[in-house]
Amino acid sequence: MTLDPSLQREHETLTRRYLLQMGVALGALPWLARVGDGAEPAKDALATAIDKLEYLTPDATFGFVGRGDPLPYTHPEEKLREVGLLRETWQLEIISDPDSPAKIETPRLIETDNAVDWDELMQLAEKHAVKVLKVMTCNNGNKPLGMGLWEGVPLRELIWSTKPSGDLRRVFFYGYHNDDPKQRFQSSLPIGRVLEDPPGESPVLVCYKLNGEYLSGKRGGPVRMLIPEAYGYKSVKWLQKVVLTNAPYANDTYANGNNDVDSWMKTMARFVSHPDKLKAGESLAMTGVAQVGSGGLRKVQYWLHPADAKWPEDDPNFLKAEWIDAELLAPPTAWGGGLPEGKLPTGVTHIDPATGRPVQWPLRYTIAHWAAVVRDVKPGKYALRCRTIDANGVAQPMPRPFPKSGRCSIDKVEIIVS
Ligand SMILES: Nc1nc2c(c(=O)[nH]1)N[C@H]1C(S)=C(S)[C@@H](COP(=O)(O)O)O[C@H]1N2
Ligand SMILES: [Mo]
Repeated sequence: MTLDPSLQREHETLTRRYLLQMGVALGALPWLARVGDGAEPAKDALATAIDKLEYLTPDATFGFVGRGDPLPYTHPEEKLREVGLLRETWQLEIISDPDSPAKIETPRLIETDNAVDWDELMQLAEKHAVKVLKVMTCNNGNKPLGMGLWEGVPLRELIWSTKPSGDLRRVFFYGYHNDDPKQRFQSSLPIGRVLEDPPGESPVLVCYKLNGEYLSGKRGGPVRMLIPEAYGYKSVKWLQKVVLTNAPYANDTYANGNNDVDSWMKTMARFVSHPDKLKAGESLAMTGVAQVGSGGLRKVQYWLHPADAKWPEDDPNFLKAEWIDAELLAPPTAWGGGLPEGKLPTGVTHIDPATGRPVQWPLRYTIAHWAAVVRDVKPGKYALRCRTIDANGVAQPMPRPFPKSGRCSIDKVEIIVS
């Protein structure tokens, strides 16, 4: 698996430290070899690597998923201004659903000149801004798109401004899509999730910053939704309309693609780096990334076995295999992502204000890096797999194995030792 470039760089830095400690030959992985290439001794390489450590994905290298022809953020500036996709012209309408009305006293409408605008959002931000670490992953993608520090205002602050009094069961949100209904992208949540956060969960956000900078157009700016525990399709970009409804069902665009739109992020492991070929006697060094879903993460494991070995059909998830624990790597000390000096700002959720360190590790809805080394592998053709064990002790791909609720199959690669 190849990660987005900055995730890859950060991953290499973290894992290199572990592998150097383990005494793995610098040629064992291509990027280890890169570090050892020059006259640089391993120790200095380690120090350099730690200096370069980067956990967050810069906006420029984030993976993109979005529809639109043209893509909304590619409009010329004049058009962006006209359609409200610049901070100074952005407006958000909050209305009651005409088809299934919610009781609200004060709809927020452009027509009546009381839509939410940037200044109001920034005023709310002074009091209510929330900063949250969250990995963006497409429900249909095999690997994360990027790891972000997102900032926004809880959506409920804006909903309360309409003075709702009942018949309100769900919230629909819509992005700008060239005024073409066929291009529209929408998603939804139950009102309860928007109004209240289960302990340990972050609020549903109206988001305007990534990694300390205002959202770029590509990332959904000026304002997008950000649902911390959800796959990417809930986090509607180019947000312009919120509809409060008494309808009891999801109306998500992603439902049309046979996706399960009530599925929270899953825990899973992916390989990032491993050799395809090895000489007998060399160490097999592997690294990877784990996505920490709603079930948390206890550990990552790998399983190396002869490629042609038959496996009993009644054990499709390899529960009886000899899985071995990999090393889960420590949280970063420099966070990368373009943050000044790699430092997190104050007030990030789940970061201890006294130490600047995460209150626990790994954090749910983020990523963690892992690595492992196998010594002295005998010649042969091997299959190598990795999996997560979640905080409930459940092994990947369980407890929610179906692909349309988020990809989580067990990753597998092949390695030849000669
Ligand atoms: N308006 C709009 N928002 C959208 C989409 C879209 O097509 N249009 N795609 C969604 C999907 S499916 C994903 S996975 C995420 C990806 O976010 P990113 O491009 O910032 O990584 O955006 C979501 N928000
Ligand atoms: Mo997606």
